[in-house]
Amino acid sequence: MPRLKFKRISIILVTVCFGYWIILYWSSFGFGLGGASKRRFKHRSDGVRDTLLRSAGHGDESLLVPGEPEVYNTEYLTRLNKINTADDQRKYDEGYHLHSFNQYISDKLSYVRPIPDSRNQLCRRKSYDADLPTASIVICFHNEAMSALLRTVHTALQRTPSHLVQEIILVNDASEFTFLQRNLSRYLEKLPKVRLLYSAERLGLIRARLLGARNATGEVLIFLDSHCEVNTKWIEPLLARIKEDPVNVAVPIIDIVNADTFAYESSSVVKGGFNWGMHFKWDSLPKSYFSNPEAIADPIPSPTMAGGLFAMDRKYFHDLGEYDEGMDVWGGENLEISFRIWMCGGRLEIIPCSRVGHIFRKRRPYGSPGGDSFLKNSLRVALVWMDGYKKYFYQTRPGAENGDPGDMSDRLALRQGLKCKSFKWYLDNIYPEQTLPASVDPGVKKQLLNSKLKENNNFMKVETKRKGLLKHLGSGLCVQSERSIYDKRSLLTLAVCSTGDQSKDQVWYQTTGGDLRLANLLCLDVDLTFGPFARLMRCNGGSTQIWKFTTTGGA
Ligand code: LR7
Ligand code: MN
Repeated sequence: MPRLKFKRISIILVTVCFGYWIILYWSSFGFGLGGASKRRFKHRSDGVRDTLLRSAGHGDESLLVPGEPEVYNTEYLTRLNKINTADDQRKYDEGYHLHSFNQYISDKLSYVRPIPDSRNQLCRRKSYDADLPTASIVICFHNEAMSALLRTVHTALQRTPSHLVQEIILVNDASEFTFLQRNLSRYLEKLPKVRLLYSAERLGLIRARLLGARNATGEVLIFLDSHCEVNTKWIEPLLARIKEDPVNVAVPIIDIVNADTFAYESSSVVKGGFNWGMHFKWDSLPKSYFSNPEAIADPIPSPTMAGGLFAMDRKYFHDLGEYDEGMDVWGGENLEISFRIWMCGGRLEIIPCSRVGHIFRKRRPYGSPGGDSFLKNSLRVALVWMDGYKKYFYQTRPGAENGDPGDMSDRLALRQGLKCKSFKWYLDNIYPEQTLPASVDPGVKKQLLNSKLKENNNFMKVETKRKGLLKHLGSGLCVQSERSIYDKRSLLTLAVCSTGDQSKDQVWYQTTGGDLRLANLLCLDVDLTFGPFARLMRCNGGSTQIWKFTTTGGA
């Protein structure tokens, strides 16, 4: 079989936190702050040693044109992102490799940069009690970029009335970067109210949060990821809602800090849901919500939360069973606590007047010792909380029930002790829009999909010019789908080349239309909105799917 040899195929290998961005649509934000900020914010040349809380002195003067309004508009960010030297390029590549976001630009931006106030106008007119409960802000991190971590800390210190901050607790979850160990504690000494806890053993984010929470002394716990940027008056609406009733668990709207450009983008108002693969997803609100302008600043009950950013009365967090300590590294805890809050007498709400930015990245840059923690954690959620509905999870993730969930007796006892309602009650009352998956045999589903795709491809009337493997010259590995060959939006990965005709999973068909089809089904497509990265998509003949075969260098 002839092999297609492509001179350069750059494919960014990413695993996508799927639910996050496909359903989340957002509007791009104009960055004009008008005359709001007269203060001179300067960028730093080094994210580690320097802080932008000072008002003068910065690295590269050329980045600030005299007289330019000092806001971080797109143009400014583009200029900051410029790569001038080989050393810049090295830093840029290394940053992406370590963090899956643009650390290069993060290191150059101030910790407290002017960002647009993304709240609805109605929120700006609201006033809050001066006498609100105090908060312990808990931020766990594993191998975080120091500039992103410090941006989280500094914005929280700067944009929160100090009488409301009991402390900021950082939990270093066995980070491997020596510069983090060396520089961080020294840097933090000069910041008020910041405590640093360290675990030499990798706890995973769930047990790391437990460590933070158990050391906290404030009335309310607020969890943040280690790459956030809190916005104007973010804390008051959260604390006010908890003051009204301590069983209210309050979640801000999570704005988007673009992982590539670092533009701060306002998120639409949506609520949390989940699918039967136990992935969190965003659900749109009914039209009626938007038709009542007065209600736009009101709390929105949400069936689930994304997990990283929320406020909860500390005693209530404890009484409700904290987190499931049997859960490893990442995943599942957000649905677990969401189900538990609703089923055991609490309330989970999105608070539209509180906005916090979060860097959304396309893959997690760290490993998970001990295997697929998401699957194991989800299995624990299903077994403890989902009663008979767990069969839909097993149906969606075949084989999940055969995994070892570990000991769950404590969590089952907790559910009994708290006299929690059934999962059916939760679905009927809190998430009535949830649908059950059609029970289609997976084999039949594949066949159906296959014939539908073939139909679409025939409709486009292109012929195969040749077929073969896409082999990367350097590694000798072949390009295949990260998930299945039927999976739209699946990213590509490299794997050992299959020999002969034994696997169609690596066979690409080059057509007269200029596209490349894996197993003659889905097309190799470039996503420019979130990428650029390569993925599978339904063939559409568009420019994002046209590939050039070349054997000459530099073409
Ligand atoms: O072993 C680890 N130890 C840690 O301390 C792994 C991670 N962490 C830290 C990490 O440094 C970060 O601060 O835990 C935090 C969350 O990890 P991320 O940023 O890799 O997670 P995420 O943003 O991809 O994932 C979302 O879902 C997770 C499920 O376990 C957590 O609940 C995250 O907090 C959550 N993030 C958000 O909700 C932000 C909004 C994303 C959306 C939608
Ligand atoms: Mn995160």
